[in-house]
Amino acid sequence: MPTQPTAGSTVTNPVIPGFHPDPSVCRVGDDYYLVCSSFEYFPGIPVFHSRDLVNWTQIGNALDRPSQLRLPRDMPSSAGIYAPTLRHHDGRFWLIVTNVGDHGNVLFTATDPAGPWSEPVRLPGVPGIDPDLAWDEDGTCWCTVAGISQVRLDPYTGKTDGEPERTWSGTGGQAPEAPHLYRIGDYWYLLIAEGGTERGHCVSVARSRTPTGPFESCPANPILTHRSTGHPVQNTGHADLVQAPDGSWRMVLLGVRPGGGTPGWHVLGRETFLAPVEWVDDWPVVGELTLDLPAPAWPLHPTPAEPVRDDFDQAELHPRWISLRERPAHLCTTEERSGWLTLHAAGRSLDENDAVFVGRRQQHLVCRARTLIDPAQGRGGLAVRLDEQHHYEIEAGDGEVKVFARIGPLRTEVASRPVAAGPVVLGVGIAPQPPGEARTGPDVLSFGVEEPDGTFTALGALEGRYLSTEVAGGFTGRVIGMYAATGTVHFDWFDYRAETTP
Ligand code: 6LW
Repeated sequence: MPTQPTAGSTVTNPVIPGFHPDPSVCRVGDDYYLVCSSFEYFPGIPVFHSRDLVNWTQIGNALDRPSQLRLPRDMPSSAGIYAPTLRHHDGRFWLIVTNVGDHGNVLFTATDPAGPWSEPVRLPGVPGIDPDLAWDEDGTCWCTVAGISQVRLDPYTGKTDGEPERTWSGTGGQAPEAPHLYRIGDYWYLLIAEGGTERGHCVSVARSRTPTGPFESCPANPILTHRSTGHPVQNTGHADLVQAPDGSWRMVLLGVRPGGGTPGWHVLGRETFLAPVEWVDDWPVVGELTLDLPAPAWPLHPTPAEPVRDDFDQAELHPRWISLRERPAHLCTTEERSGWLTLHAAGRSLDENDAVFVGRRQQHLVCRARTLIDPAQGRGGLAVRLDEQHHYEIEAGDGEVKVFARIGPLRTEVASRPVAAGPVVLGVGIAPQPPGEARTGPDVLSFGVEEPDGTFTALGALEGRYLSTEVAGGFTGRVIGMYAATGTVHFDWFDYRAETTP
């Protein structure tokens, strides 16, 4: 049921928490759709729907077939799917994206953004990353990429016309990227990110009377940055603009929430935030980006709370579940043992970039996960993963449970305990590290087992800073899930719930 916000009420930012970077948004009538980058994970490009820009529901993953998404094993983590742009034009949805490590830029179309999406149209004439699509009045499609350069594109065939030409490269910050070109009123606006996707990140804009320039830089650039501030949301950039049906404007963008002492570690990856936008003298002015935003003027459409438990009683996994590079049915299936998720290790381990892993993004700074595993024919468990060199896990098999930590080149067994044969509930609780000295980390991860009476016995507590982007590098965030280490393991259910600070 839609609800009318009352005066002074607020909504929570980030609007899509957890590893959901590089948001691109479009509106069709009363419906908004939004996509994000997905890097080495399969299926790729989560697609979200909203009626109010505040409450978002994942309705699918655009790239859910191997013919659409190839993520080769020799491709490093944090390569793969970068920075999609989603647009609606000519009665259909268009999605353009870079697959770093495979064929570069590719384009997909769909009539329903929940899918199915088309096979990829390759774009050999479009170089670089962060492709954008915009159509001018005579129907010409302009594709703009990081750098910033632009080329005419036939989106139906993927053919380009001429060589890409430089348009505007920002105000001098490093890595001018994330371009989006829009016709708004009498101008064409080129919105970009600069300064790199770390603490210096910012959003700048330029305008022109034509889509090809020359572009005039906004005197107020950057129009959004949190660099050199103590703001709890940092690295703000990579934005996209959208107009609401009432004529007002909003920006979606990425930001991070670093925790702990200096230099601050963010563990959930880059998240999707919302900010208000007004127009002054034909320039966009971004309002304050806060963790509690003033509620918009329109009715809110709260989405039902996500169920805590996934019972794996459907043949298809929910779109929130992601795997590494591929998810072949012979290694991951709900059909082998009814009501259970079965994983076959096939000689792959969590230290490799194609581990047999099914996980979901950690979306809350304080949360807990549990899973019931039957390790009768192998070993496997519950892992919190940043990448193949940065993960913690609790593993069951051979009558014991072990906690492991992998940090860079080092791997160590942290704790172990015998358990009775048969299924066992493994768990992790994640909570902020109590404040202390300056170098206190952002959080602590406690791994343990649930006893038959329902109590939780912690076996090992590990500092969270080593599973942060500041330590591991890259563009992703934590993913929590199930894996097979050897042989075959079965999972009856998986619980994930946000918790409040203890
Ligand atoms: C993306 C670039 C960026 O291609 O990070 O923050 C890169 N912006 O625009 C990967 O997400």
